[in-house]
Amino acid sequence: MDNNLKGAIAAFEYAGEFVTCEELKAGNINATYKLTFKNGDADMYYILQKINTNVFRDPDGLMENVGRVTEHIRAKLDENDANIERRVLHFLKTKNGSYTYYDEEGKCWRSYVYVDKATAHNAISEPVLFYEAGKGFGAFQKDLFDFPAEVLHETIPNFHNTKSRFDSFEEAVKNDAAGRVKDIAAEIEFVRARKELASSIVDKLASGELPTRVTHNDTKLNNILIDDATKKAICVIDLDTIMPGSSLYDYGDAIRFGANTAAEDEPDTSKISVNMELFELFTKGFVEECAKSFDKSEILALPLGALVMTYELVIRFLTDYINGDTYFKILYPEHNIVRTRAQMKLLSELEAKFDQMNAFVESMLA
Ligand code: GN1
Ligand code: MG
Repeated sequence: MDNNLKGAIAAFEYAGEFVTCEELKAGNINATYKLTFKNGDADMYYILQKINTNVFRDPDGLMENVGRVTEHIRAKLDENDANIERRVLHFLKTKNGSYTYYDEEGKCWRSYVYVDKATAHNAISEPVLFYEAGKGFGAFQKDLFDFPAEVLHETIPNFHNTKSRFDSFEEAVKNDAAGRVKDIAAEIEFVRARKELASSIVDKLASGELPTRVTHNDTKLNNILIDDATKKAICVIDLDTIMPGSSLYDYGDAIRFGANTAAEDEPDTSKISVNMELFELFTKGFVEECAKSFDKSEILALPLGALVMTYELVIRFLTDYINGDTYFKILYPEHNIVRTRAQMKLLSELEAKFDQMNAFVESMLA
Protein backbone atom coordinates (compact mmCIF):
# COMPACT_ATOMS: atom_id res chain seq x y z
CA MET A 1 0.00 0.00 0.00
CA ASP A 2 1.43 3.43 -0.82
CA ASN A 3 2.33 5.80 1.97
CA ASN A 4 -0.21 8.46 1.09
CA LEU A 5 -2.99 5.90 1.25
CA LYS A 6 -1.65 4.66 4.60
CA GLY A 7 -1.48 8.24 5.88
CA ALA A 8 -5.08 8.86 4.84
CA ILE A 9 -6.29 5.70 6.57
CA ALA A 10 -4.52 6.82 9.73
CA ALA A 11 -5.97 10.34 9.50
CA PHE A 12 -9.72 9.68 9.76
CA GLU A 13 -11.68 8.78 12.90
CA TYR A 14 -12.49 5.16 12.05
CA ALA A 15 -13.96 2.82 14.64
CA GLY A 16 -11.92 -0.31 15.43
CA GLU A 17 -8.86 -1.99 13.94
CA PHE A 18 -7.90 -1.71 10.27
CA VAL A 19 -8.29 -5.03 8.40
CA THR A 20 -8.20 -4.52 4.60
CA CYS A 21 -8.26 -1.95 1.81
CA GLU A 22 -9.57 -2.74 -1.67
CA GLU A 23 -9.56 -0.36 -4.65
CA LEU A 24 -12.94 0.05 -6.41
CA LYS A 25 -12.62 0.79 -10.13
CA ALA A 26 -16.03 2.14 -11.14
CA GLY A 27 -15.58 5.95 -11.26
CA ASN A 28 -13.83 7.86 -14.04
CA ILE A 29 -12.45 10.67 -11.88
CA ASN A 30 -11.57 10.01 -8.23
CA ALA A 31 -9.61 7.04 -6.83
CA THR A 32 -11.89 5.04 -4.53
CA TYR A 33 -11.07 2.49 -1.82
CA LYS A 34 -13.25 0.33 0.38
CA LEU A 35 -11.85 -0.15 3.88
CA THR A 36 -12.76 -2.84 6.38
CA PHE A 37 -12.29 -2.31 10.10
CA LYS A 38 -13.05 -4.72 12.93
CA ASN A 39 -14.82 -3.15 15.87
CA GLY A 40 -15.32 -5.83 18.51
CA ASP A 41 -17.35 -8.48 16.67
CA ALA A 42 -18.65 -6.12 14.04
CA ASP A 43 -17.12 -5.48 10.62
CA MET A 44 -17.24 -1.78 9.75
CA TYR A 45 -16.90 -0.60 6.13
CA TYR A 46 -15.86 2.80 4.87
CA ILE A 47 -15.19 4.47 1.53
CA LEU A 48 -12.01 6.49 1.26
CA GLN A 49 -11.47 8.67 -1.81
CA LYS A 50 -8.62 10.67 -3.19
CA ILE A 51 -10.29 13.67 -4.80
CA ASN A 52 -8.98 14.39 -8.28
CA THR A 53 -7.88 18.00 -7.76
CA ASN A 54 -7.05 18.36 -11.42
CA VAL A 55 -10.82 18.19 -11.93
CA PHE A 56 -12.03 19.61 -8.60
CA ARG A 57 -9.82 22.62 -7.91
CA ASP A 58 -11.40 23.55 -4.58
CA PRO A 59 -11.89 20.34 -2.58
CA ASP A 60 -12.71 22.22 0.64
CA GLY A 61 -15.45 24.15 -1.14
CA LEU A 62 -16.63 20.86 -2.60
CA MET A 63 -16.82 19.23 0.84
CA GLU A 64 -18.68 22.26 2.17
CA ASN A 65 -21.30 21.73 -0.56
CA VAL A 66 -21.53 18.04 0.20
CA GLY A 67 -21.87 18.71 3.93
CA ARG A 68 -24.69 21.19 3.40
CA VAL A 69 -26.57 19.06 0.92
CA THR A 70 -26.38 15.91 3.03
CA GLU A 71 -27.57 17.85 6.09
CA HIS A 72 -30.45 19.30 4.11
CA ILE A 73 -31.53 15.84 2.99
CA ARG A 74 -31.00 14.31 6.44
CA ALA A 75 -33.34 16.90 7.95
CA LYS A 76 -36.11 15.65 5.66
CA LEU A 77 -35.79 12.00 6.65
CA ASP A 78 -38.14 10.28 9.02
CA GLU A 79 -36.37 9.96 12.39
CA ASN A 80 -38.18 6.70 13.06
CA ASP A 81 -36.93 5.08 9.88
CA ALA A 82 -34.67 2.17 10.87
CA ASN A 83 -32.70 2.77 7.67
CA ILE A 84 -32.10 6.47 8.24
CA GLU A 85 -28.30 6.03 8.36
CA ARG A 86 -28.31 4.36 4.96
CA ARG A 87 -30.39 7.01 3.19
CA VAL A 88 -27.85 9.78 2.98
CA LEU A 89 -24.05 9.69 3.00
CA HIS A 90 -22.36 10.20 6.33
CA PHE A 91 -18.92 11.82 5.99
CA LEU A 92 -16.17 11.27 8.54
CA LYS A 93 -13.98 13.84 10.14
CA THR A 94 -10.25 13.49 10.52
CA LYS A 95 -8.69 13.34 13.97
CA ASN A 96 -8.14 17.08 13.47
CA GLY A 97 -11.83 17.69 12.98
CA SER A 98 -11.76 18.37 9.23
CA TYR A 99 -13.69 16.68 6.41
CA THR A 100 -10.57 16.69 4.23
CA TYR A 101 -7.07 15.30 4.75
CA TYR A 102 -4.09 16.50 2.71
CA ASP A 103 -1.26 13.98 2.29
CA GLU A 104 2.44 14.80 1.95
CA GLU A 105 2.08 15.37 -1.79
CA GLY A 106 -0.78 17.79 -1.13
CA LYS A 107 -3.41 15.36 -2.44
CA CYS A 108 -6.82 15.67 -0.84
CA TRP A 109 -8.75 12.75 0.71
CA ARG A 110 -12.23 12.34 2.17
CA SER A 111 -14.15 9.46 3.61
CA TYR A 112 -17.68 8.29 4.33
CA VAL A 113 -19.47 5.34 5.86
CA TYR A 114 -20.02 2.58 3.30
CA VAL A 115 -23.69 1.85 2.78
CA ASP A 116 -23.88 -1.86 3.40
CA LYS A 117 -26.20 -4.36 1.68
CA ALA A 118 -26.78 -2.02 -1.25
CA THR A 119 -25.31 -2.00 -4.76
CA ALA A 120 -24.17 0.58 -7.30
CA HIS A 121 -25.26 -1.24 -10.47
CA ASN A 122 -23.31 -0.76 -13.68
CA ALA A 123 -26.08 -2.23 -15.79
CA ILE A 124 -29.75 -3.01 -15.29
CA SER A 125 -30.19 -6.64 -14.28
CA GLU A 126 -33.98 -6.43 -13.93
CA PRO A 127 -36.08 -3.61 -15.45
CA VAL A 128 -37.78 -2.59 -12.20
CA LEU A 129 -34.41 -1.37 -10.88
CA PHE A 130 -34.48 1.45 -13.38
CA TYR A 131 -37.95 2.50 -12.26
CA GLU A 132 -36.57 2.64 -8.72
CA ALA A 133 -33.53 4.61 -9.89
CA GLY A 134 -35.93 7.09 -11.51
CA LYS A 135 -37.79 7.45 -8.23
CA GLY A 136 -34.51 7.84 -6.34
CA PHE A 137 -33.11 10.58 -8.56
CA GLY A 138 -36.54 12.21 -8.79
CA ALA A 139 -36.81 12.25 -4.99
CA PHE A 140 -33.31 13.72 -4.73
CA GLN A 141 -34.40 16.52 -7.02
CA LYS A 142 -37.52 17.02 -4.93
CA ASP A 143 -35.50 17.09 -1.68
CA LEU A 144 -33.27 19.83 -3.06
CA PHE A 145 -36.21 21.86 -4.33
CA ASP A 146 -35.90 24.29 -1.40
CA PHE A 147 -32.10 24.18 -1.09
CA PRO A 148 -30.53 27.65 -1.29
CA ALA A 149 -28.55 27.48 -4.54
CA GLU A 150 -26.59 30.65 -3.77
CA VAL A 151 -24.55 28.99 -0.98
CA LEU A 152 -23.08 26.40 -3.35
CA HIS A 153 -19.53 26.61 -4.67
CA GLU A 154 -19.34 25.94 -8.39
CA THR A 155 -17.15 22.83 -8.12
CA ILE A 156 -16.54 22.66 -11.89
CA PRO A 157 -17.31 25.93 -13.66
CA ASN A 158 -19.53 25.51 -16.76
CA PHE A 159 -19.85 21.78 -16.08
CA HIS A 160 -22.99 21.31 -18.19
CA ASN A 161 -22.61 24.42 -20.26
CA THR A 162 -22.74 22.45 -23.48
CA LYS A 163 -22.03 25.58 -25.51
CA SER A 164 -18.74 26.15 -23.73
CA ARG A 165 -18.00 22.40 -24.05
CA PHE A 166 -18.43 22.89 -27.80
CA ASP A 167 -16.05 25.86 -27.78
CA SER A 168 -13.43 23.88 -25.84
CA PHE A 169 -13.78 21.12 -28.40
CA GLU A 170 -13.11 23.54 -31.29
CA GLU A 171 -10.15 24.93 -29.36
CA ALA A 172 -8.78 21.41 -28.88
CA VAL A 173 -9.18 20.65 -32.61
CA LYS A 174 -7.27 23.82 -33.43
CA ASN A 175 -4.41 23.01 -31.04
CA ASP A 176 -4.29 19.30 -31.91
CA ALA A 177 -2.05 18.70 -28.89
CA ALA A 178 -1.68 14.95 -29.39
CA GLY A 179 -1.57 14.97 -33.22
CA ARG A 180 -4.76 12.89 -33.42
CA VAL A 181 -7.04 15.22 -35.39
CA LYS A 182 -6.04 13.79 -38.78
CA ASP A 183 -7.54 10.39 -37.90
CA ILE A 184 -10.91 11.47 -36.56
CA ALA A 185 -12.56 13.55 -39.30
CA ALA A 186 -15.85 11.65 -39.09
CA GLU A 187 -16.16 12.18 -35.32
CA ILE A 188 -15.38 15.89 -35.64
CA GLU A 189 -17.96 16.24 -38.40
CA PHE A 190 -20.58 14.44 -36.26
CA VAL A 191 -20.10 16.99 -33.48
CA ARG A 192 -20.14 20.02 -35.80
CA ALA A 193 -23.28 18.84 -37.59
CA ARG A 194 -25.21 19.07 -34.31
CA LYS A 195 -23.97 22.42 -33.07
CA GLU A 196 -27.47 23.81 -32.33
CA LEU A 197 -28.03 21.04 -29.80
CA ALA A 198 -25.28 22.58 -27.67
CA SER A 199 -27.35 25.69 -26.96
CA SER A 200 -30.76 24.05 -26.68
CA ILE A 201 -30.83 23.83 -22.87
CA VAL A 202 -28.36 26.57 -21.98
CA ASP A 203 -30.39 29.18 -23.87
CA LYS A 204 -33.66 28.09 -22.27
CA LEU A 205 -32.11 28.40 -18.81
CA ALA A 206 -30.78 31.85 -19.66
CA SER A 207 -34.17 33.06 -20.94
CA GLY A 208 -36.02 31.56 -17.98
CA GLU A 209 -37.99 29.20 -20.20
CA LEU A 210 -36.57 26.41 -18.04
CA PRO A 211 -36.09 26.95 -14.28
CA THR A 212 -32.63 26.75 -12.71
CA ARG A 213 -32.60 24.11 -9.98
CA VAL A 214 -30.05 22.52 -7.69
CA THR A 215 -29.13 19.32 -9.47
CA HIS A 216 -26.83 16.32 -9.02
CA ASN A 217 -25.37 16.56 -12.54
CA ASP A 218 -23.87 13.06 -12.68
CA THR A 219 -26.83 10.70 -12.45
CA LYS A 220 -25.34 7.54 -13.87
CA LEU A 221 -27.02 4.38 -12.65
CA ASN A 222 -23.93 3.57 -10.58
CA ASN A 223 -24.31 6.82 -8.67
CA ILE A 224 -27.43 5.61 -6.87
CA LEU A 225 -27.37 2.72 -4.43
CA ILE A 226 -30.14 0.15 -4.65
CA ASP A 227 -30.95 -1.79 -1.50
CA ASP A 228 -30.13 -5.47 -2.12
CA ALA A 229 -33.11 -6.74 -0.14
CA THR A 230 -35.92 -4.34 -1.04
CA LYS A 231 -34.57 -3.40 -4.53
CA LYS A 232 -35.53 0.22 -3.78
CA ALA A 233 -33.21 3.17 -4.31
CA ILE A 234 -31.72 3.94 -0.94
CA CYS A 235 -28.98 6.53 -1.32
CA VAL A 236 -27.64 8.91 -3.96
CA ILE A 237 -23.83 9.00 -4.06
CA ASP A 238 -21.08 10.89 -5.91
CA LEU A 239 -22.25 14.31 -4.73
CA ASP A 240 -19.24 16.27 -6.03
CA THR A 241 -21.00 17.94 -8.93
CA ILE A 242 -24.09 19.20 -7.10
CA MET A 243 -24.54 22.69 -8.53
CA PRO A 244 -27.24 24.87 -9.98
CA GLY A 245 -28.45 23.31 -13.23
CA SER A 246 -31.46 21.92 -15.03
CA SER A 247 -33.67 18.94 -14.19
CA LEU A 248 -33.05 17.93 -17.81
CA TYR A 249 -29.42 17.21 -16.93
CA ASP A 250 -30.26 14.75 -14.17
CA TYR A 251 -33.04 13.08 -16.08
CA GLY A 252 -31.07 13.05 -19.34
CA ASP A 253 -27.81 11.68 -18.00
CA ALA A 254 -29.63 8.84 -16.26
CA ILE A 255 -31.38 7.87 -19.51
CA ARG A 256 -28.10 8.18 -21.44
CA PHE A 257 -26.41 5.65 -19.21
CA GLY A 258 -29.20 3.36 -18.04
CA ALA A 259 -31.46 2.99 -21.11
CA ASN A 260 -28.48 2.11 -23.31
CA THR A 261 -28.62 -1.58 -24.30
CA ALA A 262 -24.81 -1.75 -23.94
CA ALA A 263 -22.07 -0.25 -21.78
CA GLU A 264 -21.13 3.41 -22.06
CA ASP A 265 -17.82 2.36 -23.65
CA GLU A 266 -18.97 -0.66 -25.70
CA PRO A 267 -16.50 -1.11 -28.61
CA ASP A 268 -19.04 -3.02 -30.76
CA THR A 269 -21.45 -0.22 -31.60
CA SER A 270 -23.94 -2.62 -33.19
CA LYS A 271 -24.89 -3.59 -29.62
CA ILE A 272 -25.85 -0.02 -28.75
CA SER A 273 -29.48 1.03 -28.86
CA VAL A 274 -32.16 2.57 -26.64
CA ASN A 275 -34.25 0.19 -24.59
CA MET A 276 -37.66 1.88 -24.67
CA GLU A 277 -39.05 -0.24 -21.86
CA LEU A 278 -36.28 1.02 -19.61
CA PHE A 279 -36.76 4.56 -20.88
CA GLU A 280 -40.42 4.42 -19.92
CA LEU A 281 -39.76 2.90 -16.51
CA PHE A 282 -37.21 5.52 -15.50
CA THR A 283 -39.37 8.34 -16.84
CA LYS A 284 -42.33 7.07 -14.86
CA GLY A 285 -40.33 6.87 -11.62
CA PHE A 286 -38.72 10.27 -12.06
CA VAL A 287 -41.89 12.11 -13.06
CA GLU A 288 -43.93 10.51 -10.28
CA GLU A 289 -41.57 12.09 -7.75
CA CYS A 290 -41.16 15.47 -9.43
CA ALA A 291 -44.57 16.05 -10.95
CA LYS A 292 -45.74 18.21 -8.05
CA SER A 293 -42.79 20.58 -8.10
CA PHE A 294 -42.41 20.85 -11.91
CA ASP A 295 -44.78 22.54 -14.27
CA LYS A 296 -46.00 20.77 -17.37
CA SER A 297 -43.60 22.41 -19.81
CA GLU A 298 -40.56 21.28 -17.81
CA ILE A 299 -41.78 17.68 -17.77
CA LEU A 300 -42.48 17.78 -21.50
CA ALA A 301 -38.93 19.05 -22.11
CA LEU A 302 -37.25 16.15 -20.26
CA PRO A 303 -36.45 13.93 -23.30
CA LEU A 304 -34.32 16.72 -24.77
CA GLY A 305 -32.05 16.21 -21.75
CA ALA A 306 -31.19 12.68 -22.93
CA LEU A 307 -30.07 14.01 -26.33
CA VAL A 308 -28.08 16.92 -24.94
CA MET A 309 -26.32 14.92 -22.22
CA THR A 310 -25.34 12.23 -24.72
CA TYR A 311 -24.13 14.87 -27.17
CA GLU A 312 -22.16 16.53 -24.36
CA LEU A 313 -20.42 13.23 -23.56
CA VAL A 314 -19.57 12.77 -27.26
CA ILE A 315 -17.94 16.19 -27.09
CA ARG A 316 -16.19 15.59 -23.76
CA PHE A 317 -14.78 12.16 -24.61
CA LEU A 318 -13.67 13.37 -28.04
CA THR A 319 -12.10 16.54 -26.64
CA ASP A 320 -10.20 14.49 -24.09
CA TYR A 321 -8.99 12.13 -26.82
CA ILE A 322 -7.81 15.09 -28.92
CA ASN A 323 -6.05 16.62 -25.90
CA GLY A 324 -4.17 13.37 -25.23
CA ASP A 325 -6.32 11.89 -22.41
CA THR A 326 -5.80 14.42 -19.67
CA TYR A 327 -9.22 14.29 -17.94
CA PHE A 328 -10.97 10.90 -17.77
CA LYS A 329 -9.23 7.81 -16.40
CA ILE A 330 -8.56 5.50 -19.34
CA LEU A 331 -8.08 1.74 -19.21
CA TYR A 332 -6.36 1.42 -22.63
CA PRO A 333 -4.96 3.95 -25.16
CA GLU A 334 -8.03 4.17 -27.47
CA HIS A 335 -10.52 4.24 -24.60
CA ASN A 336 -11.69 7.81 -25.15
CA ILE A 337 -12.27 7.38 -28.89
CA VAL A 338 -14.12 4.12 -28.23
CA ARG A 339 -16.27 5.98 -25.69
CA THR A 340 -16.85 8.74 -28.24
CA ARG A 341 -18.04 6.31 -30.93
CA ALA A 342 -20.29 4.50 -28.46
CA GLN A 343 -21.94 7.79 -27.44
CA MET A 344 -22.28 8.83 -31.11
CA LYS A 345 -24.15 5.63 -31.86
CA LEU A 346 -26.33 6.13 -28.80
CA LEU A 347 -27.12 9.71 -29.80
CA SER A 348 -28.17 8.58 -33.30
CA GLU A 349 -30.48 6.02 -31.72
CA LEU A 350 -31.94 8.61 -29.34
CA GLU A 351 -32.52 10.99 -32.25
CA ALA A 352 -34.35 8.24 -34.14
CA LYS A 353 -36.60 7.59 -31.12
CA PHE A 354 -37.03 11.19 -30.01
CA ASP A 355 -40.65 11.51 -31.25
CA GLN A 356 -41.55 8.29 -29.51
CA MET A 357 -39.92 9.50 -26.28
CA ASN A 358 -41.81 12.79 -26.40
CA ALA A 359 -45.06 11.00 -27.14
CA PHE A 360 -44.59 8.82 -24.05
CA VAL A 361 -44.04 11.82 -21.78
CA GLU A 362 -47.08 13.54 -23.27
CA SER A 363 -49.17 10.42 -22.66
CA MET A 364 -48.14 10.49 -19.01
CA LEU A 365 -49.60 13.95 -18.59
CA ALA A 366 -52.79 13.23 -20.50
C1 GN1 B 1 -17.47 10.94 -14.69
O1 GN1 B 1 -16.94 10.16 -11.68
P1 GN1 B 1 -17.92 9.45 -12.51
O2 GN1 B 1 -17.32 8.26 -13.18
O3 GN1 B 1 -19.20 9.16 -11.78
C2 GN1 B 1 -17.77 12.39 -14.98
C3 GN1 B 1 -19.19 12.54 -15.51
C4 GN1 B 1 -19.35 11.72 -16.77
C5 GN1 B 1 -18.98 10.27 -16.46
C6 GN1 B 1 -19.02 9.42 -17.70
C7 GN1 B 1 -16.76 15.01 -12.48
O4 GN1 B 1 -18.34 10.49 -13.68
O5 GN1 B 1 -19.46 13.90 -15.81
O6 GN1 B 1 -20.68 11.78 -17.23
O7 GN1 B 1 -17.66 10.18 -15.89
N1 GN1 B 1 -17.60 13.19 -13.76
C8 GN1 B 1 -16.92 14.34 -13.78
O8 GN1 B 1 -18.91 8.10 -17.33
O9 GN1 B 1 -16.43 14.82 -14.81
MG1 MG C 1 -19.50 7.82 -9.84
